Amino acid sequence: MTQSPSKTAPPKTTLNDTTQGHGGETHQQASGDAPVLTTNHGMPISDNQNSLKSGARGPTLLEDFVLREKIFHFDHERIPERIVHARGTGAHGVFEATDDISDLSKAAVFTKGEKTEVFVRFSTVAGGAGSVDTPRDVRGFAVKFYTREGNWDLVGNNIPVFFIQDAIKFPDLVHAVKMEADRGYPQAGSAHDTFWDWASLMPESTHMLMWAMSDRTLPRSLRMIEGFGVHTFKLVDADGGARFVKFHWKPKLGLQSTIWDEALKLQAADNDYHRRDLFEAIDGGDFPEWELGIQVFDQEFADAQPYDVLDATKLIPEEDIPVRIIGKMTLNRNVDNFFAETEQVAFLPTNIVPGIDFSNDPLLQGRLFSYLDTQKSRLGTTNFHQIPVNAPRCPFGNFQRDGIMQTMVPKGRANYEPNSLGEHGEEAGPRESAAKGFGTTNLASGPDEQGDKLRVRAELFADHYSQARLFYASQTKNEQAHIASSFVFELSKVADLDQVPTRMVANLRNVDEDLAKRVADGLNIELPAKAEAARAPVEMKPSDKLSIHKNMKATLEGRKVGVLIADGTDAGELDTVTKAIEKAGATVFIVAPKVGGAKLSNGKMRKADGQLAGSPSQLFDAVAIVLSEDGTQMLLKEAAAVQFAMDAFGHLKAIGASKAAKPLLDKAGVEADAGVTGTGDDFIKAAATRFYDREPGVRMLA
Ligand code: HDE
Repeated sequence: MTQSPSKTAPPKTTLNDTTQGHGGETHQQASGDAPVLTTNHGMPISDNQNSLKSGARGPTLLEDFVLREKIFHFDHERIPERIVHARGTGAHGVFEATDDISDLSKAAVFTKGEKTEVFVRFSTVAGGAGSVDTPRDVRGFAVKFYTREGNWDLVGNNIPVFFIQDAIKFPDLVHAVKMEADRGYPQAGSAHDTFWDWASLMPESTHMLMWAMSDRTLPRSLRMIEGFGVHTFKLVDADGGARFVKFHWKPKLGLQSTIWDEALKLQAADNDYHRRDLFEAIDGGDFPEWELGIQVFDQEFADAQPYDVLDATKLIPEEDIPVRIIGKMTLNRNVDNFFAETEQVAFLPTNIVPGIDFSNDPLLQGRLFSYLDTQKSRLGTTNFHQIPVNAPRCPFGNFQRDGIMQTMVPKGRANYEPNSLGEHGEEAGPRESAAKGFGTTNLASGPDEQGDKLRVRAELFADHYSQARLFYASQTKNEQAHIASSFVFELSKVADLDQVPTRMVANLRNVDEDLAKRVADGLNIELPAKAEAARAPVEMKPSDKLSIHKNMKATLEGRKVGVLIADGTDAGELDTVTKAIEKAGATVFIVAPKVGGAKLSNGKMRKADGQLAGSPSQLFDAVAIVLSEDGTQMLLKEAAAVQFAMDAFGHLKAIGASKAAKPLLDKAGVEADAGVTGTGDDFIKAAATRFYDREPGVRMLA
């Protein structure tokens, strides 16, 4: 059937003509109930489904500017992805200053009671934009505060230290960790030759490696990670007085990580596990929250430490400088459009406001020019600040003019300063505000702050192991076992077994002899001689705050419980357990062999949220298995059901099961322990935690 005007008898086409040639397709038309589509220049389109052809079966005509505009735009829809942190997810929110720190900083964003809109983007680092959410990787935690004095971007990570001390090493780090140059894999992880080759030759990365090999890089949810500004910054008061500061974000839901096997299986179960989790939480009104904390210290404190506060491979233990909470951030609105907002958001560590200043940290200093530069190649124009997600919410203006994609229309004759035409730049604030503008502060950051031009690092930067030791010593036994096992796993992926693991283990002997032995054992290599330390490590007191396990909250809030049902499930038991889960603050997710649901004992159908085959237990924080005897018998023949219980047990989760489900648990190898309960109150209590003590019985760790 002819679907467009025929060549022989072209019908007269008008915008109101809905009758011709659509052949029953659900066409977008330029009339009727559906809104009219137009070209990018506003011309109404009569047919968005058929290109203009020379005859029904003839070639497409060059004249079809509607088609050409549509395909032209499509061809250019992608922009270069970020060289690092390509995969991310973002949300809008608000920051409220909750404490008066006007004695420390004059920044408006910190005025007690002040509310400032924010945009946050979380990211993985190594993978491309289309990779997965749960590789072992650092998470970016970038916050743009739209303050009334301009945008402040706190572009941090979920780990308080970094791999390198000097920006000049960054391209090497990134080349080494991203997919290998010749083969284009692996896509999103550090478990490969080039990364460990580089890392084993870079002792200053040891502290960060301890964090990277810990469960910090396997977050359960972006809502359950800490954030850190990493570098030392400065706070500046109204008199120009400055103090050093480190920024911390503390999640309301506490810290929670998955374990490695679970993270691996999550990659198969749901590539988008973290972004879905964040989106759904916000969509459901369960707004994620973090407190903003600061560690403030002066030069005297800095001088007294065995590390250099300008060295981004070092942290300041919270026991030495407690974190003072000064505000709260709530993410309360999902983006309307992923590309326009999350992809186009451009963070700049140089977006700073009066009252905050940089330190001389050589890693931070390098970042100060890198980000501005990268946005030009990513977004294609120096006018990227005009994109809505990047534009300040306060008036802004100057005499910078023109450029690709200038969307503002500056008025006036003077586009230079000084001028005597009385023109001060469009929209700029009143002139007297200049005195309140950003001013660079001078605060000695140690001896040798300024002097001859030298390619060196300050003396204390040479201590590469003290804080790696501090980190390892601060972990629980289970966490230490996870770290040792991660090193074994990652190094097991290295083909050059002669050199690289040996070099790495030689470095680890400076951290902890037992750790080095466990890793060498796991790899079946001889314990190598200890690497020579550039500077002898010092003992530091362990810090509980560095452990995840010591900072988890026993809570079901913000968690998700999978409830497995089948035909015959007791309706009363199901009702009681699901109500109790919801009362405790978690979401219930019903899993059944068929997504249409299961027929309960009372004869009613209960719809499922997911089908068993596509809803494995790694998607949940805890599972309830509510089954009748018949239902159990049926599921004994379903590998996905057996796996559901087996993985929940192996991933150290609470399992609340009906008595009748016992044969399923037995088949799955689930053994009795404190985390294996009935479906009553004991399950609700158990579901709020994980059972790390179970682990030695289910997994051989290094
Ligand atoms: Fe970044 N980093 N970085 N970085 N970084 C980028 O900027 C860079 C560093 C961080 O969600 C890029 O817009 C250099 C430390 C986050 O959009 C790029 C150095 C920390 C994000 C860049 C560092 C970070 C980035 C890539 C060493 C933690 C994602 C795209 C001197 C404090 C922001 C872009 C977002 C992104 C450069 C080191 C955090 C290429 C040169 C340390 C969270 O400009």
